[in-house]
Amino acid sequence: MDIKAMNLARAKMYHFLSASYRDEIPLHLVEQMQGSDFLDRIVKLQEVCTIQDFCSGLNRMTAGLTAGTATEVFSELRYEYADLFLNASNNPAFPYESCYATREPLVMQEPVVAMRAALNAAGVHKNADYFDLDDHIAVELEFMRYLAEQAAYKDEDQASQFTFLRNHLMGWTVEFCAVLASAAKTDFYRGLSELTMSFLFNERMFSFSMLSEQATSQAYVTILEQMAAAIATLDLGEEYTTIAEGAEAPEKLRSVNTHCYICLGLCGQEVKVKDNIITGCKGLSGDPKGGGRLCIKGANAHNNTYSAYRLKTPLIKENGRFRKASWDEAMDRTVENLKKIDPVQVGFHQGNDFNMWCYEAVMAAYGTPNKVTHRQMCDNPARMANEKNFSEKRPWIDYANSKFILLFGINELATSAGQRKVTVLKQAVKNGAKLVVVDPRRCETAGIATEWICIKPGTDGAMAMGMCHTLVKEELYNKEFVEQWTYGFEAFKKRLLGEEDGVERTPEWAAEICGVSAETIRRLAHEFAAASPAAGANSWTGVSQGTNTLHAVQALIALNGLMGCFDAPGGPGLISKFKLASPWGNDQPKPPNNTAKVKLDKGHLWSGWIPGYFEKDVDEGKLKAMLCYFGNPVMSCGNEASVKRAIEKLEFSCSIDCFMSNTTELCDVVLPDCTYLEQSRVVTDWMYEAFISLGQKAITPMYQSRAIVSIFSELARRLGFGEYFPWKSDEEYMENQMRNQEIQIS
Ligand SMILES: Nc1nc2c(c(=O)[nH]1)N[C@H]1C(S)=C(S)[C@@H](COP(=O)(O)OP(=O)(O)OC[C@H]3O[C@@H](n4cnc5c(=O)[nH]c(N)nc54)[C@H](O)[C@@H]3O)O[C@H]1N2
Ligand SMILES: Nc1nc2c(c(=O)[nH]1)N[C@H]1C(S)=C(S)[C@@H](COP(=O)(O)OP(=O)(O)OC[C@H]3O[C@@H](n4cnc5c(=O)[nH]c(N)nc54)[C@H](O)[C@@H]3O)O[C@H]1N2
Ligand code: SF4
Ligand SMILES: [Mo]
Repeated sequence: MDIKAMNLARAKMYHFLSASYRDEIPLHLVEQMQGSDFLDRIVKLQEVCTIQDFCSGLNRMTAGLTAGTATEVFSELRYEYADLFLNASNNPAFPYESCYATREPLVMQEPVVAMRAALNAAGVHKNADYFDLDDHIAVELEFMRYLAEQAAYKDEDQASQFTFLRNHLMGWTVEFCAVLASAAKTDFYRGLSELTMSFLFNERMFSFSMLSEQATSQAYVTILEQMAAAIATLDLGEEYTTIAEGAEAPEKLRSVNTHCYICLGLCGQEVKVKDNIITGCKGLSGDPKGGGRLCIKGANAHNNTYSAYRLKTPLIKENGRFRKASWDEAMDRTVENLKKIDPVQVGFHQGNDFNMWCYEAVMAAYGTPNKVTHRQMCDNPARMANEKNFSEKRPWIDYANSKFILLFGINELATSAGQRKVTVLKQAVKNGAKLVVVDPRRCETAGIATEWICIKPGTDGAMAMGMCHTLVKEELYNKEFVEQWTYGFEAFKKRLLGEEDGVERTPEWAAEICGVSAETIRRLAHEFAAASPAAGANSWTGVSQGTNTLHAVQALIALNGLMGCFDAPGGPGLISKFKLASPWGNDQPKPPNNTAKVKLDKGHLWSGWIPGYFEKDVDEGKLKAMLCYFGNPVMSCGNEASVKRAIEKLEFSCSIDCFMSNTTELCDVVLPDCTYLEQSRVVTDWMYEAFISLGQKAITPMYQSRAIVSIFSELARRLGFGEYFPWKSDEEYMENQMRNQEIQIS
């Protein structure tokens, strides 16, 4: 073969490999590869092939291809493709150079920048229609095809292909192929990995021989000749391209101001983006929630977006295994089931997210009354206690001005919602404020505390009652405040003094229960009183997630009421939130609320779907389907085995997530949401002040993921309520939501 023919044959081989990796192997390609035109040539090749690993790879691939009818092989390969490359299983083979360059499961790293530069220099770019990334093995292989073809026609282009081969493909593919070989279960993919490895090894030898102007191995020439003839029988047309003609200059570095959306502290975040790649996240200076800082999670938020484990396309489960599905098919499957099942028998599990208006409206129009949020597993008792106590949801202590900070079961340093709070807390302690951390564990916050109180789990209510007893019995409480601003004091006093049930809640009584000495309880009450009103007691999930916790939180929050600390400098603030307008403009019709007035279960306090009754509700036929968004009930609801069984017994389940979670893996349909950096929202909340926070999309959605508003608007359309979800973009509904505010988005 002359050099031109050699380059063209190599190009064919690259094209074949690229086509094998770029996506699922389509049915018609399986049919063609099963055809005698192709297989006869492969058999002939094997008769003359002397490169052993090449032959054995090819043998194994062919064995896989002929293991059943075209349809059988096709569907087996679809499952395998989803497992290997779409993270449908927990043993994927990441097909990206970035993962091997960083030795982390991270995509969109330096190799992508280098790939774009290389493509650009050669006058091509990654095909925008190809859903995967620039440093995907299929793109790199196809770029080699392109370079080899160029070299076939122009002598001066010889060197560039070898430079690319050495700088990119050579470096990581050996390792990738080894991972693929061990992760793959089908002969096809195992053979493909072996074949790729052998081919690239021979390419390396070929590049050496070309560069040193030595003769090419005859064995390799023979193989290429035969392989090219076999590949020519396949119809590898336009649809296999991963690159397109035309250079694309990189976009300039830009900054996007947004908020972090990981623990929902909403710290202001400045995201640096170059050429639609996030290069880093830092705190947004002047921001009231983060105070210009981010915690380690916020500073690495883009690593979540760029995790190689992300869901990329919709998935549908068939015969117990996932396969790739189009959005249309996955949406149809979901809506078909939602229409078939009575909305009263459908549960909607909603996790930690603020964009409630969009899916709540869709679910209300659809008519399911069974909503469960993460709240029941989070701090619901605390919120309900606060709602009952003072119709506010969550007070935060003004640490900066506080002299005495009493925290029950909040580990601010590790979990804090908002970095400004952590900074201010640390500074307050340095400035002499007393920080008392009540926690059975010497948690991070206890580490900086003036005093750590090691309490028995689940007994905070007793300790708080013991402290309240001291304040009332010794008449240390703020009578004026209690009279003017509180209700129920006389009843509370009776309870404390044992006039109601004969049990006086003395520090001694409390000590027996909580393991903190009566002396300490009394002393802490005195210190709290002395510092008041620049003092505050607060709690979070450490107290909420147990039994009798509503009353425990009421008791410890009462310390603030007794001493008049609420809204005082240094005390817990009761700040009202701003109210956003409806996302429906005045001339846009609002969706109907078809929620049936039926309750699955009746709890004493909670009226919605009760996670603890999930399996029981399924067994009793009350729940037949679940739609889960941004939640992982298998992990978060407790009693993992029961929740798993419940989901498995459902007729239909769908999860909208960014990752394959313990819940998602059990579902029938999986829809890939974007991460927060790929979609926009406005949120109202409060920390030390009320605020409205704008979360701006930093990059366009990756792979085939979609923003949540578009997912639910599409579900609504298919359910027959499309006219009520008319927005063309995230910005349009956000502008509606902001129409009553002084500040505007644009
Ligand atoms: N074992 C255990 N259980 C707990 C807790 C615990 O500490 N341990 N904590 C309790 C508390 S405080 C809470 S609030 C609840 C939380 O419980 P859930 O609301 O169920 O939340 P997570 O378990 O955090 O699961 C969140 C899911 O959302 C996915 N996700 C992340 N980002 C996105 C996104 O942008 N879009 C979408 N669609 N999905 C996304 C994640 O992959 C994950 O699968 O759990 C409670 N239960
Ligand atoms: N890193 C990280 N940060 C997060 C989250 C996350 O998943 N990871 N999730 C976010 C969410 S949803 C929430 S709700 C918050 C939760 O924030 P926190 O409430 O601060 O979270 P935890 O660490 O679950 O619980 C706090 C402390 O309670 C202690 N504790 C356990 N039992 C008891 C008890 O009976 N009494 C007392 N007094 N203490 C007890 C634990 O030892 C722990 O140190 O964190 C948010 N921030
Ligand atoms: S505290 Fe929460 S909101 Fe702030 S940077 Fe950390 S994870 Fe993000
Ligand atoms: Mo939570």
